[in-house]
Amino acid sequence: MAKAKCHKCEEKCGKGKVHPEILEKLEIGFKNFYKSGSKSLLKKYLTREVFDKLKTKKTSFDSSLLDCVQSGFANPDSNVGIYAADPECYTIFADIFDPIIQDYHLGFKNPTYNQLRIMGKYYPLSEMTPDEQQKLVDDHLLFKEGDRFLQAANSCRYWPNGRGIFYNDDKTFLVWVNEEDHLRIISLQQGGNLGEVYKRFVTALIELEKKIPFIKSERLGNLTFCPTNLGTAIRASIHVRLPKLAANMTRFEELADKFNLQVRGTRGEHSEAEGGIYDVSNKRRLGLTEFNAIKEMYEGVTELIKQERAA
Ligand code: DAR
Repeated sequence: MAKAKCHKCEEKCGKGKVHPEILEKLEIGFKNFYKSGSKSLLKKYLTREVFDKLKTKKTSFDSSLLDCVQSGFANPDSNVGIYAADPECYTIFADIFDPIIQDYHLGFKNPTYNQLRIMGKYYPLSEMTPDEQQKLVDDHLLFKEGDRFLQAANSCRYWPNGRGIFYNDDKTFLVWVNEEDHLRIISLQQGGNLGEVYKRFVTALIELEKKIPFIKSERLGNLTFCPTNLGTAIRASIHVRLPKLAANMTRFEELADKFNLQVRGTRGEHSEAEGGIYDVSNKRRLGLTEFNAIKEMYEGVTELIKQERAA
């Protein structure tokens, strides 16, 4: 979780208080944001009342409301527009996070969540040549430096220090280190054997969790930088060619919404489809089990393929 620690707060305004400069930035940012045509969930739920209630709060990690909303203020075209600069943000700033969480995860309210061995090597980005990095990115294995949304959320500071990728010999299991989250654990392979992919994923998670405690909350499950990944934090995605459906994107998106699916370009978020290939995944991560999240993706994609064949 990245945040812009304001060292001045300790000197000028005492522990727990928001520095006047941050308050000023928040006010200016809020006024400009309020006039923007943003359609983000942040714009939908950050009313003046909520803003005034939260702007003077800080977490024990010294994160302010500004640390969470600065990306959404700087990028009015955000879909969500907010990140949790540290785990406490979900509690201290619950008045803005909760309605966004319930909206994105389609009505999640209940404090329930269900949670759930591999030879490889870790490759720090700082020790990779640009060509080595590009080859891994081209092979859909490695992340690129954060997009403008993550940049504006201070998520890419000191890049590439502390960033890297672990992958096993046959590149079917990856762990991204300090991309958007501290860890992004990925199981992948060619073909449609979801069971094999999921078994590898769970086997590795069990081993990882013996050594690394994952930060969780009773209400929100696994805590992540972006509220769209909370809960199971699981995104089951499949690359599928759907040129006929893509000929009518409005209808394509309507179908995706109907089955709680997220449709992205070939290279994931904010990318275009290449050769009619889309990355289709479950939209909901919170308020349902890992099994149901994957089932929701599987059933939705099955329906999309049926519609593509019938088109
Ligand atoms: N682009 C930001 C975040 C959306 C969710 N994607 C993440 N977390 N990678 C937005 O608010 O649109």
